[in-house]
Amino acid sequence: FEFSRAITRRPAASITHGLRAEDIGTPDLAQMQAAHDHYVSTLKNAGAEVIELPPLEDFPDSVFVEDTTLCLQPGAVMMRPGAPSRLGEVAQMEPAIRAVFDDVRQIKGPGHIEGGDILVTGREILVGRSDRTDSTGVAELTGIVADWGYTVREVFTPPGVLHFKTDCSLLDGETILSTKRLDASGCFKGYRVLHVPEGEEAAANAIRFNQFVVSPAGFPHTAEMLCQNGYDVVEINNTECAKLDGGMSCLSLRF
Ligand code: CIR
Repeated sequence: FEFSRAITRRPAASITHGLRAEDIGTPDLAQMQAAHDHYVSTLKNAGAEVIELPPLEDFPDSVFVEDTTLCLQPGAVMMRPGAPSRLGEVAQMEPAIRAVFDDVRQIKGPGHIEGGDILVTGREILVGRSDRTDSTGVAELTGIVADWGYTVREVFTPPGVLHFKTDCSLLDGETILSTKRLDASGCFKGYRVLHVPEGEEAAANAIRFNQFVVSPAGFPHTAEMLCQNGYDVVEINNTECAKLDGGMSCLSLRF
């Protein structure tokens, strides 16, 4: 959770066509941009250099950069999104990744895997199978990161939840913020787990970024619990990204 750099991409006007499980309204670009600016300035306040990429009109979901790449210390792995409309985002991200990583590997397929399903903890890499990530994709990632000394554990994402990390976040090397429904699967055995309070499940997607826990605004019980546990919480408006099932982790690559 200690990072010196991040990569973000500005939202495009085409964000109105972004993927969503359920239509709860069209995202407003100006509002999303304002929240995005706050997000980027927060990462900078945390001491990071933020590489800000330009909008990509051809890819409505391209603001959600996390799904394109897994950034680790020794190198980066380009993902293979399970959403067909998002496959092309990977090639658009690759030059920025090659500019900062010497060792860049690629999920070649036939499997699929998206960054939103990957949680890197202090001791292992957890990957949740989901509608976007399959066992073949997980197996290919396992082989790649084994070269770098990482172990991968395949777990599952609750039904109806987009990504594994929609329902959990890393708070520090061994503490996870999770919904009760995800923790009930037993995947966090051996970790310290804090549950998001009932009714605030959407607050489970946060990021620990250096001294801050960057959380979606509007979940007071979660914010209070995090503060009581000694975390320094920065709340960012997530109403527009939430219309597209996106949250705090999706908006950046961190390394
Ligand atoms: C999608 O359905 O792919 C986007 N609308 C949301 C992606 C959110 N990404 C993430 O949780 N890592």
